[in-house]
This record gives sequence, structure tokens and C-alpha cells, in this order.
Amino acid sequence: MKRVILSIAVIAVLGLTSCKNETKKETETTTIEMSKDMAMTELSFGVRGNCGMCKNTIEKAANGVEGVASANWDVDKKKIDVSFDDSKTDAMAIHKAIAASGYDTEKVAGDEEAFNSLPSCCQYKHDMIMNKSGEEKSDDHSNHDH
Ligand SMILES: [Cu+2]
Repeated sequence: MKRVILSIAVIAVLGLTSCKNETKKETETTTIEMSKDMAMTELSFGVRGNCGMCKNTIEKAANGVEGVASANWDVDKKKIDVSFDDSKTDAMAIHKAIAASGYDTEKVAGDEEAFNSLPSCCQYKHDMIMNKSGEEKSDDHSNHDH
């Protein structure tokens, strides 16, 4: 009878131990995921462009920079959202890569030769307002004279 009680006690202890281990593992995984997120720098800045083709060119240029995880250019706001690993690259490298593809950014003017070889529909106006907020866009619309 004592043996039975003892083995039940052993099973109970083992059960508790394995539960504790599982909890610990979960905590560790969460910590690793969090530190990965923290290493990524989010950046938004203005980039001039006209259309979906511009979007492809701009995003391709940004994604071509080593360390860039994602790039999304907004055709309405003339703005790009970039996520990058700041141990591998920096904001200026991304501005320069986009400018080299022919597009103006807030900090670097687009390469003239690359601009001239863009399809004519993509040859945006150099005085175009970039990095517009959503609010400004709706203001523009209400100011139209019909
Ligand atoms: Cu275009």
C-alpha cells in the first residue's frame, strides 16, 4: 500500500516538473520574438511618384538595400514605410537607393539619368508635394472648384 502511494507521489512530482518546463520554454520563445521586433527600425518618409509602376520601382529599390525587411510606398500620400535592421543599414542608404532609381525622396534628389529613362507616365513633377497626411488629402478634395 505504501508503494502505491509513493509511486502516485512520484508521478505527481514528475507531472508538476514537466508543466514547469513547458511554461519556461514558452516564456523564452516570447523573449526571442520580442528582441527580433526591437531590432527592426520603422521609418517613413516622402518619395515622389505617380502610379503603380512607380510603386514597383521604388519598393524594389528599397528592398534591394541589404537589411531592409519590408517596403511599402503609398501612391496617394507619396510616402514610403520601410522596416529595416539598423545593424545592417541606415536611413540614408535607403534614401540613396531610391534616388538612384530616379525618384526624389525628402533627403535625396532622384538621379536625373534614371528619371529620364523612366516610362513617361512615371515622370512625376519635381514640385509634387510628398509625405502627405491623410487629412491633407481630404482637404485638397474639399478645395476643388466644381
Ligand atoms: Cu509610374
